[in-house]
Amino acid sequence: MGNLTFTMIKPRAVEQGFTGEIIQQITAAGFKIKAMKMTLLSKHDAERFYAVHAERPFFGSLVSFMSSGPIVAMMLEKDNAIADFRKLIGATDPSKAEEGTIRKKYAESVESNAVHGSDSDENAMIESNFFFADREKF
Ligand code: IDP
Ligand code: MG
Repeated sequence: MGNLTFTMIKPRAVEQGFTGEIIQQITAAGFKIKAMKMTLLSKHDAERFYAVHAERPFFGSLVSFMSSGPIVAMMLEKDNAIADFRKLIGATDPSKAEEGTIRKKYAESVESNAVHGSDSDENAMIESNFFFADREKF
């Protein structure tokens, strides 16, 4: 397993002022921030980022939501980063997320679920490269 993952703090969590607390939990869990920026996705950007979900019924709503306000993107480093980060954030549906997980604490719904986490080493690289130039990765 690789030691890099990619996350976004999603628009509602940023809007609600949870950015600082979420970053604090991520670093307290042993993740090192390799790259970070606050930015706004266009609809086209969100469609590209979530292209694997294009056929899912929630795709249009997800794209609208993800482009509705600024997000905070981060590239993170830790041993076993993909699996450990997905454990830290909890299940996609916050009603099924374990106590203490980031989604349990900060998500509003299955769509507005506070944070993204990469699902594979390959996607972590694709997603990091979507947001960050080499000179923005440390
Ligand atoms: P993940 O973020 O836990 O990897 P995915 O299945 O990859 O979950 O879905 C990507 C994103 O699409 C989710 O984080 C969530 O924002 C949204 N999503 C997933 N399933 C649903 C759904 O059933 N309704 C609405 N939005 C959904
Ligand atoms: Mg996913």
